[in-house]
Amino acid sequence: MSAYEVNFDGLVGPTHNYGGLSLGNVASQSNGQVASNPREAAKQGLAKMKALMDRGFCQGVIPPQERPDIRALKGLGFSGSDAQVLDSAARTSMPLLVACSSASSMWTANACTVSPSADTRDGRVHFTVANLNSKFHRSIEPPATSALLKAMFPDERYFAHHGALPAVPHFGDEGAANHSRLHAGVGSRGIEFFVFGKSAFDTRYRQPALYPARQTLEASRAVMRLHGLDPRYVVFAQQNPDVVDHGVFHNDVIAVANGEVLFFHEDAYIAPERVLDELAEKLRHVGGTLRPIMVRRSDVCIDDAVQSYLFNSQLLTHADGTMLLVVPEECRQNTAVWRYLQKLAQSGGPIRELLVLDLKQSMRNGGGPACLRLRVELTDVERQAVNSGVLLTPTLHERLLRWVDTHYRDRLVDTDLADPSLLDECRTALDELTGLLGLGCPYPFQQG
Ligand code: SUG
Repeated sequence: MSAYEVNFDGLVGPTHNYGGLSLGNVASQSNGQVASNPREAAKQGLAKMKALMDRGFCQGVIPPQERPDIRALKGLGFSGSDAQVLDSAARTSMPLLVACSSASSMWTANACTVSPSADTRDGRVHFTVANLNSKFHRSIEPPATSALLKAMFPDERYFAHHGALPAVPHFGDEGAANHSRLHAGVGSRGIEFFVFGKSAFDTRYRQPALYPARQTLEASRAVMRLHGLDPRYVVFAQQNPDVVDHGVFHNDVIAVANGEVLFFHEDAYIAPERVLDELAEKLRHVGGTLRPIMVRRSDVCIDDAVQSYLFNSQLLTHADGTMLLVVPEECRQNTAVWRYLQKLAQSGGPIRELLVLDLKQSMRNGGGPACLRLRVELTDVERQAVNSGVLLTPTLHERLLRWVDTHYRDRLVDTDLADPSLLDECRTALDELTGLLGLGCPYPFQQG
């Protein structure tokens, strides 16, 4: 049975803005209050999707959520008509309005954790929605994410959906951003690699001193159990707390895996030798040979890795087995990173090609190529069961571009978020999008 990876990219929502909301995410913190350009952001995302579709990769799209989130604001005690809710939030609690307006669901690597059917006990693809409870503005995403995933992957014979873990710090879960997979071939059993920042209960794990570690060991273990994974094919590793303190708030800011390759920084993990040994040993049991590509700090220091988002790249396999690394423009602008990448592509290793993309709008919030996509490995049969409207085609791409041009503003600052017409624009846009994607999911994707 053939299988392939589909990348589902988050479509940037009409309220994309810079709220400075994410402590520990250097880009988000340093760009708070800068004016954003939602139209350009959405187009940059669509250009990435098209670039990969044009290269023959299977590409999907996940719609944005409705923002400002009036339901969340009402839950916090703002009342009256939508316009009154927006007005009183803006007058008395601007940070809450900003948080409830974030277009953060665009970073679909944080939507959920996915285990392909080759790895799970019941032979279904399993999804666990991430609770994202480390940040308020992200913690309001799960109900709509859950509704969307069910609408996209509706057939229970092939897809199993789990709700978000308890939304308390003990089970902080950031989804696929801290989960990757190594395997000897698409469609075969893989090694699921869970990376956590801290343990809620076990004090032996050192924690970062400055910034929060978002993912707990307990959350990762719960996802393993929910998905029916065999622990013999699972590896857990702790992020190095020192790099979390330098802005590595997710594992996908410091590593990316694809096939047998793990591309990572030497400072990414506590006890990296043990992690590599365990990955290699377990991968051997499923017929694979680990091919680690470890970047030395003498080649790229952590600050350059964080600033350029070198590791928040997408690593994809071409039909001939060679790999393509999709990196943000910031990598080309960083001398050390670009020098390293040139060497890497010419080294005769698996990564032969670089694709550089301009994702500046998302990057200013700490969202690179990998953040913007959710990887879902599907067999042919499972792929047939996906709601086909969310799979990108040249026609859909054209339509989405026109849709963005029709509905998106090209400038947004925080005071615009209180404008009731922005909410109307967002609702009208999502209403139309529901039709464009044929989701049949009741507007506005807000029920759990
Ligand atoms: O959760 N930024 C996101 C970026 C998520 C990146 N995802 C992955 N690495 N997979 C976050 O910190 C910033 C929003 C603001 O400041 O307006 C924000 O939420």
